Amino acid sequence: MKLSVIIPMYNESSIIASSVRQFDEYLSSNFEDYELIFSDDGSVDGCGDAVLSYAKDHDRVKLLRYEKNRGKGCAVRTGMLASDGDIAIFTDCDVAFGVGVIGDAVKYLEENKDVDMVVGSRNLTDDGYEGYTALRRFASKAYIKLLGVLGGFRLSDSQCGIKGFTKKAAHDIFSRCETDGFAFDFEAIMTSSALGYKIGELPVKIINHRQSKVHVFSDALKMIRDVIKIRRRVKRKYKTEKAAR
Ligand SMILES: Nc1nc2c(ncn2[C@@H]2O[C@H](COP(=O)(O)OP(=O)(O)OP(=O)(O)O)[C@@H](O)[C@H]2O)c(=O)[nH]1
Ligand SMILES: [Mg+2]
Repeated sequence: MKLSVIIPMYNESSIIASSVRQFDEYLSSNFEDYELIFSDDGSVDGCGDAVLSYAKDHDRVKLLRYEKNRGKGCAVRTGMLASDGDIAIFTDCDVAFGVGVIGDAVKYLEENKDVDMVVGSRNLTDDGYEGYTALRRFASKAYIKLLGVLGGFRLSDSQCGIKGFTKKAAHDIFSRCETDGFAFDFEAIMTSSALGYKIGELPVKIINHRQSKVHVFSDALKMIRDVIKIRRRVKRKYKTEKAAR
């Protein structure tokens, strides 16, 4: 089994050296065959070069980069489509959920052969949101509820920053996705369900906290606009695909 781990990255120079080492050391001591792909979303602070310098003597570490900042969705999609692991997992550069969840997600997919996509959830245990400010916790939970209603799915946390896929699901789903911004999780879930893939949930907890770069109100509004567009597009696409089958 080969594992691909994809890390979307935007201006992370303050933490990148420690993040690369944490991910790579965890992967090399737990997996025989893996690739660790950093997908540089147009960073301008030199974090890509830090990855390259580590990759010089660690050949499982790779860097993908493009010039213009397009958003987390674009970075994840680019990494997923370039990956060739039997299982592909993306997670955040700040190691927010720790490194052990990578192994948990792999184990989940290996033990549940009917599941093709596993999503982390902060809503399956009481301490999933530990350390969040009241506003961020409320906004996150309200947004997740709203997305569930709009998307018609029953996941307890569609927005969590760790998700894993079998190879086929990763390529089937992300080759159909177009959303560059933070609403890409919603599009991946809608597309996965439309293609008939079963989605599993894995309890996760935020271990590393840092100052949020997300603007609760302006980003939420942008995401809702994206979500409505995605809903229309996925439904239309799926209908034509079904008709063509
Ligand atoms: N903010 C931001 N992050 C990006 C972008 N492109 C890729 N990323 C990466 O996406 C991951 C998540 O970013 P965060 O800023 O922590 O956003 P979040 O985890 O959704 O929200 P928080 O609750 O504030 O942590 C990190 O690995 C970022 O480096 C981008 O355009 N903006
Ligand atoms: Mg974060």
